[in-house]
Amino acid sequence: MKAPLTFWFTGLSGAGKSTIANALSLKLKADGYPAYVLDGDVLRQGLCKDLKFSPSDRTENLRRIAEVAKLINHAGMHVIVATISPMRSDRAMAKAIIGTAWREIHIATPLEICEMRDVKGLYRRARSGELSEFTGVSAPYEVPASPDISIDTDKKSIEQCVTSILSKTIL
Ligand code: GGZ
Repeated sequence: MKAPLTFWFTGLSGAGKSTIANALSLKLKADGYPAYVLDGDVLRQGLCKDLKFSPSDRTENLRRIAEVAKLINHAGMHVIVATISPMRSDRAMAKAIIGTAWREIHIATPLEICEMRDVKGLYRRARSGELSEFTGVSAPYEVPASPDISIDTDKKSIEQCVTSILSKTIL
């Protein structure tokens, strides 16, 4: 395989980013390619603990994550970033940091489905006003204009999602 890549997943909360990111990581490892998942939800408990969900905090969150992804790529590993990264400008910033290793994967599960799943009850809390600036409810999500691949998780198994991503980005 060529130089290590950063697979930058973008999509709404509950779209399935973490699930597919972990499955992709396992597949890469099984094929003999080291990979590491940077999950927004996890990083917000440590590296990005000081940040909330204002536009400027999201920008700083994604800047830090992009810098870490770049370092891991330089160490020879693939990186899979799973963050909402809702704004085109922030994704462009991340792409500029990461360079040619960047691949953009839109996990395009529709809002209605994410909201129906509501695994963590966050949409319900956002609708009731308990959570502010919630992406898709009270904060914007800008659909990527030209991702390497856009995946609707509703129509594919996790395995099919992983195969599609690899076929559009590496093979
Ligand atoms: C969006 C929020 C919010 C608000 C808490 N808006 O699905 P989750 O729960 O487990 O993961 C989401 C995570 C989003 O962090 P990111 O670092 O990916 O966001 S961004 O790229 O926009 O910086 C969600 C939870 O945090 N969460 N409040 N208001 N998501």
